This record gives sequence, C-alpha cells and structure tokens, in this order.
Amino acid sequence: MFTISGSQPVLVTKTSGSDKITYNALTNKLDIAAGLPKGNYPVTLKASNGTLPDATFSFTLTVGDNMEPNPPDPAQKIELISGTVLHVKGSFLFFANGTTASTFLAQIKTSCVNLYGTNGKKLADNSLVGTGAVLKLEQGGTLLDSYTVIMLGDLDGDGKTTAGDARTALRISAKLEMSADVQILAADADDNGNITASDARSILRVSAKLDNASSWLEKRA
Ligand SMILES: [Ca+2]
Ligand SMILES: [Ca+2]
Repeated sequence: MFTISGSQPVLVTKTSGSDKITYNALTNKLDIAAGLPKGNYPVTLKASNGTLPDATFSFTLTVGDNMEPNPPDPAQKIELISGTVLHVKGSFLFFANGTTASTFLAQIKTSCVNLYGTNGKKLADNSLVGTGAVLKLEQGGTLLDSYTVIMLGDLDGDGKTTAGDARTALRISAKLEMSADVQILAADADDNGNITASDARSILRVSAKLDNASSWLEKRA
C-alpha cells in the first residue's frame, strides 16, 4: 500500500522493474503477468503532475510460490478405491444399494474421513447410510471438504429403498409434497432433472427387488 499525494492530476508510471509488472492507472494497482517466476523484483514508480520535481517511490516486490492459479477440483480431494460402488459428482457422493457406514468408508482411500447422519451426529460403523448423510474430510478439527451422500431410491434418508420412498416420489411428482434438493437427486431414476411418476415406478421396482438402482448410477457415469 502506498499513498499518492500532490496536486491532481497525478500521473503514475513505472520507470523500472520487470516488464511483467505494470502499473494500472485505472485501478491504481500493480498488475502482475501470469508466469512471473518467484523472486524479488525491484520496482520504481514515478508520480508526476507536470510540476517538477516528480516523486519517485522504489520498493521490492516479492513474488512467492504459494499463488495457486488453478485451485484443485474439490471432487478430487477424496480418493476412492478402484471398483468402488460410490460415484462422485461435484460435492455429491452417489451410491445405489443399502450399505453400512463401515462398508461405505472402506470405499474411500483418503484418510481422515467421517460420516455424519442427517442429525449431525457421527454414524456408528453398523448404521445404514442414507440420503442426506454427509461425508467430511477433517484434519485436526479442520473441515477440509464435505460431500452430501445420495442413496438412489432413498428419499427419507433411512438407508433403505422402500415402497414408502416410492410413495413420496409419487406425491412429489403430483406436486402434493415439496421436495428437498437431495430428494430430487435420490429419486431421479432416469436422471432427467425432475421427479415423475416414472421415477416413482422405478423406485417401487427397486423396493420390490425387481430392479437394482445401480443401473441408475450408470446414467451418471
Ligand atoms: Ca428410505
Ligand atoms: Ca426423472
């Protein structure tokens, strides 16, 4: 930070330093071109308003290597085992068939992951994982990332696909019930973005073991 003072208008120009560092008169800030290697860069600015003497200001600009031009894709922050039944899409983790917390966590290579239920409490190893559960990547009490779990066919979050879930989907399709975003993701068997009677029928077939929701996952691959 520096202050430009004197009778206006004051024209600031850069008189020495790397040509990748330029003075932007519109923002009154230095612009630094991408790809400038880290190091110390002496810079001199000159301020003039037509009346001599001009003011000059020299300083050293330090460019560090902790500037991250492309933040890592959040979806890449957890690593899944090969042949996993989990499917990551953005900040959501999809899966198809009833599974316990310990089986679920065994699909994830990354350490420091914990599963929380919709009530915000950590799931016990033998609890079923349902829609709305949250997988958190935590290290030393710091939350690094989190994913919302979507069990296809499970709208009430109990970790099972039942006729009750199909009924809820049907009521949502008939606009008799409001849907939460996670319910749309869980109930949208044909992945067309909304819940219809056809999705409710697919859920009913899964609940009656006539079909398997893992085929819905393939549409999301
Ligand atoms: Ca359910
Ligand atoms: Ca649908």
